[in-house]
Amino acid sequence: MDNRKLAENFTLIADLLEIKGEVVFKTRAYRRAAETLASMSQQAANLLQQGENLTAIPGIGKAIAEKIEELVESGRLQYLERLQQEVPRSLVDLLQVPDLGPKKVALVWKELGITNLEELEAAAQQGKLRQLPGMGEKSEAKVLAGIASLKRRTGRTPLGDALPFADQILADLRALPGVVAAEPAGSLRRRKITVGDLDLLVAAEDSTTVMNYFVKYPGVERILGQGPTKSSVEFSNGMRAQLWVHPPQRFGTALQYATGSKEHNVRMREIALSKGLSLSEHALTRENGEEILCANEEQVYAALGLPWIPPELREDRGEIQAAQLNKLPLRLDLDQWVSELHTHSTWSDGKVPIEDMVKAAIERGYRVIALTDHSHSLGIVQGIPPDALPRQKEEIDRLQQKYGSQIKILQGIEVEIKADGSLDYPDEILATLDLVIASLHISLRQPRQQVTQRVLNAIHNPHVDIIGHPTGRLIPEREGADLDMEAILQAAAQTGVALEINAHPKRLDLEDIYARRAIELGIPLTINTDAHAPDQLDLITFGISTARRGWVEPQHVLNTWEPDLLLEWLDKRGNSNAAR
Ligand code: DGT
Ligand code: CA
Ligand code: ZN
Repeated sequence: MDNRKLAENFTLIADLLEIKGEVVFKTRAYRRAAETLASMSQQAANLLQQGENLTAIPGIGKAIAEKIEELVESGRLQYLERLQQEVPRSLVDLLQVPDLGPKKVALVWKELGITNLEELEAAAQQGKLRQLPGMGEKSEAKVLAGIASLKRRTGRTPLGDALPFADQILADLRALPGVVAAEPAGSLRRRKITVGDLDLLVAAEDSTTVMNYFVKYPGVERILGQGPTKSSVEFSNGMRAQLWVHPPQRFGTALQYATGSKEHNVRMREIALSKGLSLSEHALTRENGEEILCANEEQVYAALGLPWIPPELREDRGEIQAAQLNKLPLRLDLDQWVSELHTHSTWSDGKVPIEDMVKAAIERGYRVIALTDHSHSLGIVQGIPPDALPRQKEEIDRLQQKYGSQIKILQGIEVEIKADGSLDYPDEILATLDLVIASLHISLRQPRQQVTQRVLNAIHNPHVDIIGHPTGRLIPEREGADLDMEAILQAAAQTGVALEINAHPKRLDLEDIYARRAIELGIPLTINTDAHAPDQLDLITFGISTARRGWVEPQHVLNTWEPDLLLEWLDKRGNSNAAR
């Protein structure tokens, strides 16, 4: 059992004792033990194994040491089990409701027999709480509001919301005196599509200023914990964040640990052990106890004989083995970007005319942009009717003359894959366009076989160059279609159609695991923002990080190809005017 699990047990004991009404000094000892365990550089279990006496550790007395031993040896704790027979464990959940402390939890439990959140909510709705001593209509309403906010926050936060939020906090932390570095960690740094909580890391000699600033940061609703190395807060939008402060000379070790994933870290510790080293939350140490200070992550990996592994790969999906063989994927990066192939203008539901999109692409150094407005039938937006395409073509030709030396402008279409599996435009029309993206937006809830067949039809249409955002999901509100992804990937491999990783943070579709499968099968990928306004072109970085998570390399991605190569590829797909 690791320190974190041990600490959880002691926190649970403290919570249960408080609800039971136990004297304060007793609960305090358990909380102190939990904090000590959580911030120890060595595993208590290892210390025990080495025959160390845990009571030598400040914050761990005899009674606690015995309990740690019992937990490590048996995985159980009789004391806690007896306590849970007296005080139902589910009462601890009630402590999560803002403004509901242990005294009030004890009150609703003893007076009304409430043991969990559902019962509490029902009692509040029935007006039973207001009758209790010391409570009234107001506190009852507060409880209901608290439960509602709790429900909202149990969900994970989409990366697209979490990242800008965290970046602002980090920028403010960097501006504090004494702060040497401030970086994201956890799933945020690994760029998972949703994050549970924000993990932030600061390098500074003295943590006092930083912690005091953090817990009073605008929007903080509750302080969940404040200590010299770690503080946690909850924001009024329901997001939670924890901040670690470490001295600069250990920042690399701390950042590596806090970035995770847990599974990656387990592998790292195994390698450390095999080299006679021990790797913990704060420190990398030799057998003789001597510490190897790592100010940056490269040093941590180097100490284990590994090259630095990009955070997006740290999921224990073979990255450590690849690193050992020096076969990590080549890193995809924004500075390799040449083209944006999925954009909208006022010809459909975009916010600006084509020229503004073109200028925005030039500003970003792109040399190709494809305008891919929606086709006609898409009910929710005003698509381009086929008879308007020649007029759009005239406008593009005019702009091409104006900006010719700087960028190639492609006339594309995002053609709807209709519910019956046909494409919205006939082949003769698709053949006149430079680039065709086929996408699902409607009837996503069709049975697996039916909706898969629609995409397969599009893949087999020789005019289709790209399948846009394959599943059609929107994070968090809409689940994607129930596609037979392997069938789709096989068909794409066979026909050579490109699959899109849509970079919009609501989509990130294809997702990482399928992107990885796609490149295994030799399918070309394309990463596009689906921008409906100029500034949305900057969302491309979300697509890049998703692709990195899928082990995608630059040569797999159409957008990194030189314009000539891209135009040639489009031309070979049979329908392009682009090379002319
Ligand atoms: P999340 O917040 O659910 O999206 O996922 P993470 O990966 O951010 O995980 P979180 O917030 O529980 O912990 C942050 C980092 O701390 C995690 O990525 C690695 C490290 N960590 C947490 N728990 C453990 C653990 O039990 N063992 C090890 N080795 N590392 C851990
Ligand atoms: Ca986290
Ligand atoms: Zn689109």
